[in-house]
Amino acid sequence: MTDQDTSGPSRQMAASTGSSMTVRRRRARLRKLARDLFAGRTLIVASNRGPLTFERSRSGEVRRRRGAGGVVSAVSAISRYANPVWVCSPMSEMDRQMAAEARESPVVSSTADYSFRIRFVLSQQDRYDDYYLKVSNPLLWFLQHQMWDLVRTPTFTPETWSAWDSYREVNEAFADAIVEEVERARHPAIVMLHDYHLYLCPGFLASRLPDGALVSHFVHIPWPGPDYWMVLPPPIREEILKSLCGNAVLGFQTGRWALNFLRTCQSLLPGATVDYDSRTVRWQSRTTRVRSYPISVDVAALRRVGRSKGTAGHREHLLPRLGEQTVVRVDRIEPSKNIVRGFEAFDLLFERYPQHIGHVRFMALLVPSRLAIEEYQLYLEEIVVLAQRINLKYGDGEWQPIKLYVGESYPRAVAAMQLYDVLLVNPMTDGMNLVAKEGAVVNQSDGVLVISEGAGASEELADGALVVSPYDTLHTAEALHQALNMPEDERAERAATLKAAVGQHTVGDWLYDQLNDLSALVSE
Ligand code: GDG
Repeated sequence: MTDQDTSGPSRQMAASTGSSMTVRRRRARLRKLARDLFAGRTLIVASNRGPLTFERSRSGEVRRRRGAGGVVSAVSAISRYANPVWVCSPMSEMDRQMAAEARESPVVSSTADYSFRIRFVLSQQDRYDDYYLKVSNPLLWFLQHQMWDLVRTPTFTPETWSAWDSYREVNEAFADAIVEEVERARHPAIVMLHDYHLYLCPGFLASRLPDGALVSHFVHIPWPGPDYWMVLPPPIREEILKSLCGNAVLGFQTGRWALNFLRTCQSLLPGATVDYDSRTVRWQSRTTRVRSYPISVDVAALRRVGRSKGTAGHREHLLPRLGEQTVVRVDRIEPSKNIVRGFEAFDLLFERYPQHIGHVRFMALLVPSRLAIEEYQLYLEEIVVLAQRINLKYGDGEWQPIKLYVGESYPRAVAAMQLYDVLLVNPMTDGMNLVAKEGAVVNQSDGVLVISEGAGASEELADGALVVSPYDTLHTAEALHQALNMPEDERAERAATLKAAVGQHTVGDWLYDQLNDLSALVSE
């Protein structure tokens, strides 16, 4: 297994395999590893949201649309090397129809870049809503991002317990589909599960998969320490922990989250034996290796988006709307991203350094997310009201300091990332945060990254960035001021440091490290 340390940024980077190799050699190394590994193995990937969703156009034609979100972008890279079966939930009406028509057989899909077969898991709508809207988001997401106001929430009512039953049921349906795919496969399977929607899947798989099948699970979001997990009643948290200990390998974004998992098992999983040196948990007869695999960006694909006509069009639109200097943020509208405190820090910047008023603009590109959940709707309202208040306070008929772009457009987000002078990434906590890494790759102005220590990405990017506490608006304002006043040579040096850090560890390396560990287990 890759011997990654769990203790901090520099050692983490040093442990990342092959960082001094050229991009081409690293790609060739990954291709060879994938070819060797999957010559005798079938890959099955499972995540709630799949790589594609299907829609019927007005003319009746079926169209494919790339699935949205950080998880899908990163995980899609696997398809370039391994031609997997991808087990996922249908997202659109058309997906559901195709799932019903296709029944057992997966929908085949390939593009110039990727090739996979999609196997939809069709769940009853009310069960799916419980699983997605009551347990995955908000319960698990809120827990792992420590977003609860514990005086009032959460409360485990009969409705919550019934939603938990639905979560289990949908996870079991995923496991059923995976088992069928494993049985249908010509070779023994490697199953790669993704994220908090599927925590109970490894438990169901453990007793049902034939010997020789390997299951790994990657958690894209933070893993808090045991005290916070105690907010979940014992039957729920133990069911999650037991199931996750059904994995051969359990991956996290950073060493900190991996260590928290080990500590959580030690405190809250009766009968578990935790070994911090080998980073393993032994529960009943199984051993789970707990590892960190920092996710990253597909640098070549991102650069292609940066050069595309679509991005150029958005750049033309944004250019005349920039300030003399521009702070940018790109986020889903998501309370853990800490957008409100970001604006409060911007307000403080103007209060303390009024010389910026009329010169510095804040462009916030915000993607609507989970609006079916009340907290998210309220958060959007809060954002809009605060932006208006700041605009009234400092703006006039001609000039407004904050420009909100609410809507979905990846090329527009990339165009804004090309143009920023300062990128603000200040989540309270975030598994990784791909925007921080994407900005480093595409920015054309030696822009400065202000990042909070809550973002997993701050472990790798700290050397080139200004690191702040997400809760400290005063020092965030100071960091913004420092970034806006930074001499050109320092900006250039920091931007080069950030680019090098991302270039040395791309999404291909993230994948390589995981496959390398799985390949070592296959050889065992
Ligand atoms: C989760 C974890 C972890 C931006 N605007 C649009 C759009 N984007 C892209 C960004 C970036 C992605 O969406 C967002 O990824 P993040 O990592 O920043 O955040 P989450 O969505 O919360 O992702 C996170 C990640 O999973 C991967 O493991 O890093 O910690 O929370 O690539 O550029 N995408 C589309 N339309 C837009 O308008 N489709």
